[in-house]
Amino acid sequence: HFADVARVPGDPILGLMDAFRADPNPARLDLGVGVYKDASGLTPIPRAVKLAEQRLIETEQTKSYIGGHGDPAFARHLLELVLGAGSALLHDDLAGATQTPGGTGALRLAGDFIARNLPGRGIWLSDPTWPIHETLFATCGLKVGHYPYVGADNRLDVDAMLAALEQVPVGDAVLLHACCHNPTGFNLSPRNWKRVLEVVKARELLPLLDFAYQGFGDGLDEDAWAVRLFAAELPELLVTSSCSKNFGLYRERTGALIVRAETADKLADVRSQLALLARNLWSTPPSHGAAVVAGILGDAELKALWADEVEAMRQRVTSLRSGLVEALRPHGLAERFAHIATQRGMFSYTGLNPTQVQRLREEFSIYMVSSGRANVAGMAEERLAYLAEAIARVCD
Ligand code: PLP
Ligand code: TYF
Repeated sequence: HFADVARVPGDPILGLMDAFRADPNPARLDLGVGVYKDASGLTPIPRAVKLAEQRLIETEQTKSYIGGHGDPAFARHLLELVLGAGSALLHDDLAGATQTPGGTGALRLAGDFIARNLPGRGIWLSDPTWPIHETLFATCGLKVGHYPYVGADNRLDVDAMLAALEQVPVGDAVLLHACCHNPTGFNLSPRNWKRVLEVVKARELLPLLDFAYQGFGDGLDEDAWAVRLFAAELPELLVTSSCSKNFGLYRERTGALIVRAETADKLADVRSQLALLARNLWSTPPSHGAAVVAGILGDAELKALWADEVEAMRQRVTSLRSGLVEALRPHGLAERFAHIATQRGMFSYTGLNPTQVQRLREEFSIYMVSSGRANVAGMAEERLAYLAEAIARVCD
């Protein structure tokens, strides 16, 4: 009976959105949920998206179902965006994309695939990671383990990470953030990616690269560096790609699970299983967002406009990072928070503790995740002094 159903708490990150909206303080600042915001605090629809949508309204002929793998044009263009236009894998039919409802749908499909088709394999997540990773893979029935990523001193600890991966059972899956690690903003250097790759090869691990922020770190191609390295060097790989952030399509639920297999024939086998799993999850994927992405990436002018818009978002976040460190300098805190300028993507693990985060919220109406994660895109140039002052006060 429903009488036996207990109530569980909502998502703490999304809950911050409601708490912020309900805060009457005009000085309030939302550094919580990971959506990009412009200088006026709005999450804009990119102009390239608007133009592609207008074209779509004019030209779309039917709303009948699309296939289980989604729109083939979307898949083709997204594969080129992720793996590189000249990728030999595409030429040789060694990689394919299955359209999913957002990056989360891709993660769920990947988790179900591992649970169903690679029985006995656990999955290893960074500590910390995006909280949904924890619950999602457990829901798939996978055994979830953790490898260290950030030490108690709020520094990336690659040695500890590698030492842990060397202990992972042979053949297990390991989730790696392809760029712009959520929640920390700490990225692996190319040298350290190669060290991880060596362990992955030695223990025959199956990497699942979560690629939710392409374009927000160092650039669209630069951010794909690790994905392309792993895809070139390994016979088997899973990549979950999200169009939520870089196309601003959040609510349109647009993404894909990309599979790299050793032969074209094996790829077809795997894709048949993915279609079966997807059928039992969402049947066929939603069309609109993927059609917009295909319309943009398939048109040289729209693609150039979009790439400029992504670059503008990336540069805004990057300049807010160094701006905040400069704003902290008069408080004598520039060295202590120097990592904010070198982290990448939307998020920064500031190093602030839960008590300090709570004080920021109660005394200054500044909202961030209790782990000390701040969404840098939620800052604004003219608010950096206020934010720096508040941080200085709670660090006293
Ligand atoms: N993976 C990470 C690390 C994320 O931060 C997000 C963000 O929302 C996602 C996956 C999934 O994105 P979405 O399902 O909104 O495309
Ligand atoms: O980490 C974030 O803030 C983003 C957005 O249930 C998000 O990834 C957060 C929680 C959630 C869905 C998306």
